[in-house]
Amino acid sequence: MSDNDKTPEDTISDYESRLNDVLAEVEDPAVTDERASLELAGLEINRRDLMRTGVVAGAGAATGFAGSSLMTQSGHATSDDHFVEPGETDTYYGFWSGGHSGEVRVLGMPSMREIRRIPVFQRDGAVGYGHDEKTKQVLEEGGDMSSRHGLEWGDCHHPILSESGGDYDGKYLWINDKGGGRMARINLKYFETDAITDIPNMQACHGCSVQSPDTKYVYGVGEFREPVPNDGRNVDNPDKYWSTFTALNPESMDVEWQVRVSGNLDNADSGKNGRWAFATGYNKEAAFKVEGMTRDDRDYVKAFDVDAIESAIDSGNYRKVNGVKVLDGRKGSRLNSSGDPIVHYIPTPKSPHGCDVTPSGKYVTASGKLSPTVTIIDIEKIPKVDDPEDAIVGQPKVGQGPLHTTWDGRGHGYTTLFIDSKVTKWDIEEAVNAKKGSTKPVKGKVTVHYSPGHLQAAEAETTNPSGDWLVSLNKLSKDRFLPVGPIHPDNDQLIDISEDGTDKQGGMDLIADHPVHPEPHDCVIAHRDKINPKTTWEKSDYADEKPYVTPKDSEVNRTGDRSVHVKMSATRNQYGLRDFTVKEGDEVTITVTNIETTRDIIHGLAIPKHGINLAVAPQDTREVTFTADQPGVYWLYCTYFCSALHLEMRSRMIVEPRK
Ligand code: K7E
Ligand code: CUA
Repeated sequence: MSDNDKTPEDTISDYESRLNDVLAEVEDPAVTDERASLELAGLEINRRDLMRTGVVAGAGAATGFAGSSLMTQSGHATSDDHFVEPGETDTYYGFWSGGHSGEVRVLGMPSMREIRRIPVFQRDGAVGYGHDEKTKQVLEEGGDMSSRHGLEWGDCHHPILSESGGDYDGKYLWINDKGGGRMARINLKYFETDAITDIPNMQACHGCSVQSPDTKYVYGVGEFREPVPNDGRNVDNPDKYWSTFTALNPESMDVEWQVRVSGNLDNADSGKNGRWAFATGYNKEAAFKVEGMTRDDRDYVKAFDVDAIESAIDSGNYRKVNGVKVLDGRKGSRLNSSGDPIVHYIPTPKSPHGCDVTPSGKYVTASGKLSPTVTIIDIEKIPKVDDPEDAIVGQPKVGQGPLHTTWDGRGHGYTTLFIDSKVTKWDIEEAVNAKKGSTKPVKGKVTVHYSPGHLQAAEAETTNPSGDWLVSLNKLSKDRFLPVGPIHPDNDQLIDISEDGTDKQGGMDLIADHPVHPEPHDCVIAHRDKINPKTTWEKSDYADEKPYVTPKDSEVNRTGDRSVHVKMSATRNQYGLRDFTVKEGDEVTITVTNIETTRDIIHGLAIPKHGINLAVAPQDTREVTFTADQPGVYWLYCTYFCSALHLEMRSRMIVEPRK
């Protein structure tokens, strides 16, 4: 029975047993008596990989650069290639989603050094996010999970960069929250989250993309179907369950419109000319019980015709649901039965997952997940063909468990194989010309460790990918690192793709392992020239909202019977007020400005007994309001080690008993 003839159930049970095999191979990562040299340690792991894949052992040259990777499998590129000398900086910014940690991480590439973490959906004491009034408000307006559900987290999967002219413009980065059905924006001027939108009519905002080439919209797709209204009445009626495709305004972060679809939505990408957006999905059956979701042999890639959607909105063919204009884009709906359907449903095998448009904008691909193929759809054909399936122009067989695909700009796709634990490289045009199911377009495979989800190549979302570095984001690290208890890190592996070799790996070389805190899904990699953050704040950015407090302006103002405004500057190594007095029960607002002009001199302001922990960067002002409910003396102190007299940087708040 060929892979293509298997029922979804066969495919799943086959995959489960193969995954069990992979897991069963785990060796306890104990230190052996024979203390292997670095080179030998490299060889050992290398041999194990080769045995697993059934390749005759024959290791390449060992390199053994301490502190980075072990060695490469084919022996030409070395770990030195990603080593960035002390004092040097990286070529690329990598923005990593932090999964259910609710944050975004910034890495330098190719060194893979983590440079910053940007909290998004959760408070973070390190940078005072969610502690000052402004960032508290960002969390609250985004439907703060702590107030709604007693939870404080998000599930970040897909970081996407704003584009101008089809290229990253360094303005914003968006990140989804699969957990809460939200979309957040990070302002790349300051690398800080500045907006979160809680999207109506959606549970689990999963795939996202920006509308290329000029970021007219930011798209978020609803993965879990939910009854609308979700009031507990229609739990067994599949017609009441919705999944929506959402377009947000990139500046206001308001929802512009939604399209309701049949089945559900999974991952998303946009065409390159502004007309199309795409999403995969895995529940064409529209089942609301999990076991029904893989019954059918095919699902759909949904192609959203943005021009047709905008004219349907303009003609008023929408319904307002929970404040949002919603179009009915279900199969066979009125808007889909005209000459210009708003959504085209293109049948693809078995629960496709990754959805990726080629750099040229000619094709959109769906990675098969339960099918060993990648389906290639010719975008221009979509509105022209009578049978939607005729838009499918290629279906190379790439290996087991294809999840996501990325590009090198030289005409190759690279697809992760979750089950095979490999990255496979294939030729796009050869795949279009070959018979469906052909393995000929595959140029090589490299083993990764283990079970990769996404992969991303440098600049791969632009029309001109760099084609030098690729990262495979592997879900399991198993035995690759020192054991740290039962929760293992993920393993992001750096792969050199700059050469098109004719070896088994198609020229790909595994360069480095990089352990990561749970649990990134995807990343986006931009050249350093395109990201230009400020290294201090600009006063003009908050001139209308907050004061700028100098040492001279530092003072306490009583603003009401029960309210006080404390204004103070912060500079090495003192606050503008050494002490101040308020009354028991006062609502106290503290406004603090860091008047330093030098980069990297941050001051903190913590009042632990009042749950306060601000971080104020040079030229920035932050504000916090709290109630001084207990008489006493409370020390304010600086949390950033800012100077030789940092420890002395304190102020005393005296709360007098109210008589
Ligand atoms: Cu494949 Cu959420 Cu992009 Cu994870 S998704 S891997
Ligand atoms: Cu200011 Cu430490």
